[in-house]
Amino acid sequence: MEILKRWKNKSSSIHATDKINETKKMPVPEHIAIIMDGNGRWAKKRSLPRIAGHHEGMKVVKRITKLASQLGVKTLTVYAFSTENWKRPQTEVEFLMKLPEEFLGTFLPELIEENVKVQMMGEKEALPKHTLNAVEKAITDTRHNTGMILNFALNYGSRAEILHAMKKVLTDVKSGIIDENEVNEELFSNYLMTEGLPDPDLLIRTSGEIRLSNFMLWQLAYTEFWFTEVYWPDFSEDHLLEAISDFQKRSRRYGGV
Ligand code: V0D
Repeated sequence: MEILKRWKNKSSSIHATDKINETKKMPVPEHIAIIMDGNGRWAKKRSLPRIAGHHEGMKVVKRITKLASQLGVKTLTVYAFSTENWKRPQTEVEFLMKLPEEFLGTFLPELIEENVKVQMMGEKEALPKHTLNAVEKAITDTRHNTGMILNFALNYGSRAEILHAMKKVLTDVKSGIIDENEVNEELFSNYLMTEGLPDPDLLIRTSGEIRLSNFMLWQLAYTEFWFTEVYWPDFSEDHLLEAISDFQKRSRRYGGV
């Protein structure tokens, strides 16, 4: 029985490696962004509290991070908390704000082992101290890592990001740091929270919603979109491989022919 179980595990992991190698034969998106939607609905379907869905969703982030890193993805951006999410019940927000600590408590050593570099974009000021401390420790402990960038969008909203960038550009023009005539798309990009990162090649949104919900409005201008009805806690390694495989079949023209 034990032998059979071990053989089965081994064969399934060989199978997984085959799939990964198959995917790597064609260009893998350098930057994947994910809107991880449907955690509450996943829980409701099972008569569980919404927080159970968020907790399950957190485990999926770990699995998808590992696979993306193995595939050679250079940046993985995940939308963990929007500026609109503060409107949710206080107990739910409090639970959500504990997830980074739980995630990193168990997973930070693995991230370090995998050479993953943790980053965050969003308004840090409004986050509870305990949340910010955990995230900042992860950022510090992984700052010299050279592998995949795992970028958490946390208390992030794209219109606010763009307005903030615009105001910073105005300040720098007024103070003479830059000239008005230098302001172009490339320069403006470097005033956004994604400074230094390439634009996403692939956006994934789960749970059947077909909209951007104030996520990376500037950066997604030429991105390929991939939507699925699957709730985020049910999103598996196979779903990511399917999204990438579909991406590889599309031809991107960036507005040309
Ligand atoms: C809940 C589904 C990981 C979406 C995923 C604070 C909603 C699970 C983190 C996380 C959340 C964030 C920063 C970090 C390490 C981990 C996370 C939140 C929600 C909101 F440095 N999952 N996760 N953060 N969910």
